[in-house]
Amino acid sequence: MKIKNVVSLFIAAILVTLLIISCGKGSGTTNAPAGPAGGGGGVVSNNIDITNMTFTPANINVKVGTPVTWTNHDPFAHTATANDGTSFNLNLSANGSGTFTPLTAGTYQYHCNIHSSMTGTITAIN
Ligand SMILES: [Cu+2]
Repeated sequence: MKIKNVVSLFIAAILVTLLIISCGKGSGTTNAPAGPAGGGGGVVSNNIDITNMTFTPANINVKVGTPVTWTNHDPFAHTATANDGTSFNLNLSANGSGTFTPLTAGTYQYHCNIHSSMTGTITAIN
């Protein structure tokens, strides 16, 4: 009888320990996504200038729902084309402009279809 009690106490102790460990793991994974969302290293802006075949700033952070406007100061055409092929594809004529509004949080990498060296990133944050 006494041994049985000790064994069941031991099993109960193991179960409690496992419960504590699994709780710890749970909160760890919940915290993980918060890190990358805050980062990104972009400038908080919703205006991108194109001068001398360069997107400036190349990396920006915006709030979801905020329109992003590209203004082309070069005397020739560019595009702002999302690498995912669907989010946006703006034709920016000489001294023209275009706008894209991110409605979903995430990272939008883009490039110019005419000049492959021109690239940029928009990070949309909730
Ligand atoms: Cu271009």
